[in-house]
Amino acid sequence: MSTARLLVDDLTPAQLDQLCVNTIRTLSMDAVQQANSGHPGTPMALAPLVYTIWNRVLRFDPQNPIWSNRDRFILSNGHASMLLWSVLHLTGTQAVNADYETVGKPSVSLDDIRRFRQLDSKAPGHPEYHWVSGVETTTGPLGQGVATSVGLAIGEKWLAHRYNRPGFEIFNYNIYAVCGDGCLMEGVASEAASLAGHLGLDNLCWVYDNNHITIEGSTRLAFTEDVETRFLAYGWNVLRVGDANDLDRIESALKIFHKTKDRPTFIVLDSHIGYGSPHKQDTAAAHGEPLGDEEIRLAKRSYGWPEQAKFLVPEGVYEHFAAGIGARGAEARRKWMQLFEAYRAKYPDLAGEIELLERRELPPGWDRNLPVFPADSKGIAGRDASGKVLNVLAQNIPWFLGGSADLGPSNKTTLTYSGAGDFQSDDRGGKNLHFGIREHAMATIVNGLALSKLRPFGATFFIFSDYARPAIRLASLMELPALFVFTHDAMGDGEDGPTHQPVEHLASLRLIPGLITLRPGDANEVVEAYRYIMQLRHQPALLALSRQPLPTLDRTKYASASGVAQGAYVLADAPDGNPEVIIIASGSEVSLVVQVHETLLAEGIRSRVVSMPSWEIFDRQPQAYRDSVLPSNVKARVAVEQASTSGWERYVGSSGSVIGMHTFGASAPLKELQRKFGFEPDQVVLAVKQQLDRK
Ligand SMILES: Cc1ncc(C[n+]2csc(CCOP(=O)(O)OP(=O)(O)O)c2C)c(N)n1
Ligand SMILES: [Mg+2]
Repeated sequence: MSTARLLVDDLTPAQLDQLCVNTIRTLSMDAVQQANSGHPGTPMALAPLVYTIWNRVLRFDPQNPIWSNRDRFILSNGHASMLLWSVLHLTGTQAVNADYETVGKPSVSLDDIRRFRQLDSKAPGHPEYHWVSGVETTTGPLGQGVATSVGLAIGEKWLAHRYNRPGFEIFNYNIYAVCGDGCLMEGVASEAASLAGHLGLDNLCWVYDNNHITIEGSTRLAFTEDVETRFLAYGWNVLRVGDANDLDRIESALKIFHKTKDRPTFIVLDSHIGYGSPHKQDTAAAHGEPLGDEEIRLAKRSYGWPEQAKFLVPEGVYEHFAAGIGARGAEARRKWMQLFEAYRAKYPDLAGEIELLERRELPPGWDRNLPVFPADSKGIAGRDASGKVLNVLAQNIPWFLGGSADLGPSNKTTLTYSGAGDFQSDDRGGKNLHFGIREHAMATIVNGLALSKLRPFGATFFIFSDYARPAIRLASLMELPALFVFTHDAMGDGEDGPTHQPVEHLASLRLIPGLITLRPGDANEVVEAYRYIMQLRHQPALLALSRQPLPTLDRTKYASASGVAQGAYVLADAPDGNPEVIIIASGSEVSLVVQVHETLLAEGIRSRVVSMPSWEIFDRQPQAYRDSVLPSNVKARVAVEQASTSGWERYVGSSGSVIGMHTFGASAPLKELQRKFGFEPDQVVLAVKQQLDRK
């Protein structure tokens, strides 16, 4: 059958379905061939799945891809991105701008697909949130998409619990994630699946492309476990569809998902990578390289497709999508808008909240009652100050929530005020999330919550940020306002020793573009750090907080902590504002250098102390401000930070000196570590004098 030559009116519904499926397949093959790069085999295999989900099931209005109650579709095997570009194109999904407005342009045009993987094309190599409308989360690093889907599912449950009212189901959307062998081999997916099972997230459905192929060949090489039994053990409902080309059976499985209560659904879909390619089907060769012109011709022949046609969208295909997802999505959104209008009339405050959070804005009074800490030489630990702030913010901002990877009592991140609650299967309104000891999944879930437009935080020891790093990087790439609260930020872990003492973490996290790192120097800086972070709408931030008490500086004597909003500020200055040496510090070293400053003043040395909690914030200040804090004529400079020294030369110059960590730490009481590693007043004074050549 040469379907493209048939008149649309002559096609049976099944033939029309097939025409659409084959359009996805051939667009994918042609795009990869044209780019001479990409992954054709999985789109060829999964076109029927993606077609069925999108055209028969998904509640998504292509006219408005950010409608808040839309179903979410995640392509966790992001290398198969042509699946997504094909359906976004064929459904006529509209582009949305940064102000959340549709702009009258398709999200992905046929021209974008022709320019797959080329600069500025809206069909890049992997799905990129923020770059292409209709992409719900960035995928490509295997495992991230499915793990993030758990955050989206938690987000939906939380939103539904808070905002739905009898007769007003404002939130009742589902989350579909498609993944392959790679995703399921990755630990993060297991962590997330375990938690999803525990939480009974019945709004979540993963479809596993069980094709037995990865890059190196058969999964027999490295992946022979019983995946189905594993998911049963996690508490998921496990279904199997034995033929990836059977649209009706796929649809039936999805219907079972809709009916399944109290547990997530896992559908094993047996498929053939490179389906239809006579020489490459079921081989790793179909995974990651163009099929070649001749093989494409043969595959097209097997689909009954015009062999020479390229980027062909036969007559009737756009219309069939318009009649399917287009009509269904538009109707669902229209009804929802009506419902929401009635809801707004009845529950104006709740409707107002939804509108605020959708725009990532904060409610009025979000920062009322933030603590102000009086001067205190004994002081308070960064983590304790943080705990107080978190408890205020969580009461002021209904949709601010989070938790720790089993370190709540140590991170001081537990929300303890009355009514805060624990998010569990029997309490969807709880604001304390218990991630268990799953740092990586925690960070992906935090991302998923931020994608749900909630304001989430996740916490652990700073050292274990390594376990979460891939997701932190994605938060930054996606421009999500996710917050990571890391405590035990330096040697303060003392006796726990080098396995628990971060050294290179600050430096390495500072390298992630767009990520804001903040290491506040005292309790009031902690408050100001939160004040800054909460106002971010499109950037993730992390806090590195001390375990041990830090003196609370006397802000009548020293500058206000509001300087945190500039990233670095002059905390204490030479009497005439004309310093001969500048000492820069962050976190626990700020009070140390303030002490040094007082000693130097008494000796007649004109020092300036700069507290620098955040390089990134400082770097974005106007040049004039930066020059006023670090005047270029003052070359004598010392930076003190209990972390790798890497990068500090940027602020101290090539002749400046940096007191930091050059080795791992050690297991000992903090005082001894401070002596051993040079974080004592005398050693800083010595460095200053060396800078001034006054030993
Ligand atoms: C974390 C991570 N590691 C490695 C890769 C490189 N990679 C891309 S696809 C792939 C194989 C994936 O196999 P599978 O998920 O079974 O996909 P299929 O070939 O069946 O589509 C690998 C190793 C990656 N994208 N992410
Ligand atoms: Mg595979």
